[in-house]
Amino acid sequence: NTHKSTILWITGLSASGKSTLANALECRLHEIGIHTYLLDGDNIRHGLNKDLGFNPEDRRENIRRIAEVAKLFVDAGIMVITAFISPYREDRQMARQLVERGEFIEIYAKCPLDICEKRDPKGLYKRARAGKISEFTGITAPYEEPENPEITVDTNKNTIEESVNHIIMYLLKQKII
Ligand code: GGZ
Repeated sequence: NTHKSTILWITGLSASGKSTLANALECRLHEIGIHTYLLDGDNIRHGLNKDLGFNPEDRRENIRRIAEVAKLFVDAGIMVITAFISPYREDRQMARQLVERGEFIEIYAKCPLDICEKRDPKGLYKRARAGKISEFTGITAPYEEPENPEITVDTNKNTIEESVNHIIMYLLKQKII
């Protein structure tokens, strides 16, 4: 299968479904023979970026390094999927500007804060409300919604399968896959 390697940059709140979406999308791309690599908290925040925390400067550096790594994969011809909150517009813009026009596809995993807070799979919102985690996105730190994302998926109203279909349709339409 031929494809143009790009960065599929998923942004959204904690518990918005970024990782689930990223994994399902990766599966679908593999099924059609596209080689991908997924960058997420598990392989980045615990390794390359384990020296970084969650203040605005560290988040910026987190995003910068992720974008630089993603660019290397794109150079190697691999489709990259990233799943990070990436709450600052300016930081996402910086990531976008590292690669060529059309090589950065911003996907907004949109889900209302109150729903994310109800889901709270790791109990982090609860801990943030109790003051046990500082600078928690959506509670004590900002999330700047994308203004012009290439794709928005509503993870509250749609199933994962529907969201993945939506992304695949976009990629086909743009002749990326
Ligand atoms: C936000 C935090 C924080 C704070 C720990 N704020 O839901 P999770 O647990 O599994 O995903 C969140 C992850 C966010 O890391 P990112 O690298 O995606 O963030 S950013 O792009 O803003 O740099 C959450 C956990 O780390 N976590 N403390 N204070 N999320």
